[in-house]
Amino acid sequence: MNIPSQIATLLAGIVLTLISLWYGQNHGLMPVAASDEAAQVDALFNMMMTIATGLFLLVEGTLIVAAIRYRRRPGDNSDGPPIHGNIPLEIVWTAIPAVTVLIIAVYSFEIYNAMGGLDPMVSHDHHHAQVAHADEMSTSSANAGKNLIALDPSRGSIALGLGASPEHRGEPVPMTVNVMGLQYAWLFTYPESGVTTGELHIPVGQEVQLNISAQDVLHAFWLPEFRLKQDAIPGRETQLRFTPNQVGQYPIVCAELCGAYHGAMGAQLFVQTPEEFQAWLQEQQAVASNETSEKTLAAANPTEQSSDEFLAPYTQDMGISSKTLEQLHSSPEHLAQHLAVSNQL
Ligand SMILES: [Cu+2]
Repeated sequence: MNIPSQIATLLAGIVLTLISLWYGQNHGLMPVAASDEAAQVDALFNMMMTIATGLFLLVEGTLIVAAIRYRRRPGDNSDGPPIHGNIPLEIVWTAIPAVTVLIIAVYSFEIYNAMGGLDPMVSHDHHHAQVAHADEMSTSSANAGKNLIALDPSRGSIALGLGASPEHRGEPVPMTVNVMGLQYAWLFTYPESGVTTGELHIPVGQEVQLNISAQDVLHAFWLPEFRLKQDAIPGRETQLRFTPNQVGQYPIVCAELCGAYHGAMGAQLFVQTPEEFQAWLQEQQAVASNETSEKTLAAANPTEQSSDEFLAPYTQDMGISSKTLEQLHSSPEHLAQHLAVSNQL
């Protein structure tokens, strides 16, 4: 059978396109999508996966076909033809990636905007107490906080992260949870009820806003199932506003190398029905009024070591003095009260 080469190329192109389109939707690389925002991120990822698959098959397929078809035959010791270039071909293979990158750039910016990335958010007042506190610390990253204070001594600064999506813009700020990253735990404070915990609980189907900060060094608050990740920066508040849409338990991961115990810095996110969430919150309030420390300490301390055993290697290496821990103790967030570390050092 002898198929003309144009038709063979056309057929190969159709097959390649179909495989790319199928694989772009069926790669199975993503975990469960548990937020309204996740579908948008996945749509972008799937599109890039489709393009990448097509390019991979095109380039590798051409390479294999050429290697087989134009291989040296036995007894053929002649030179190949002297080809110096092909201007039209070079224009085509420059233009295709340029257009592709441009399309991805416009599309990803569109999704960033739809997720609330362009909402100008002003960070809240409670943040300045933390800035002042970070300023007193002797780590080098806290010095970055010092510079920010110099730039913006009294007014609220624009918070980084994801704010209201265009359709939610102008609506009141939804339920807020303050998230604090510190070596090596996440702490969650519910400002309305005064509850501080080591697990994040939020009600399903309701928009939530996280105000994220860092006690000591850079951390990154990552929710893989929600397709959200945001830096936690000492002295600078960041935000994430999103809507969970599936009840369940999800991992919270620190995605910024933050020290020796970075790999163990995680927490759990529980998305609950509104009734379950309210019951949990009331339970926490009751617990907080009885015993203050044990529960959060256990959540913040992933090994079963005592606090001073756990902290000893870091307090020296990281240049954290016992004076710093005293300051933690007196912070407005009552953090150390929950961690109960400074008493033992
Ligand atoms: Cu971290």
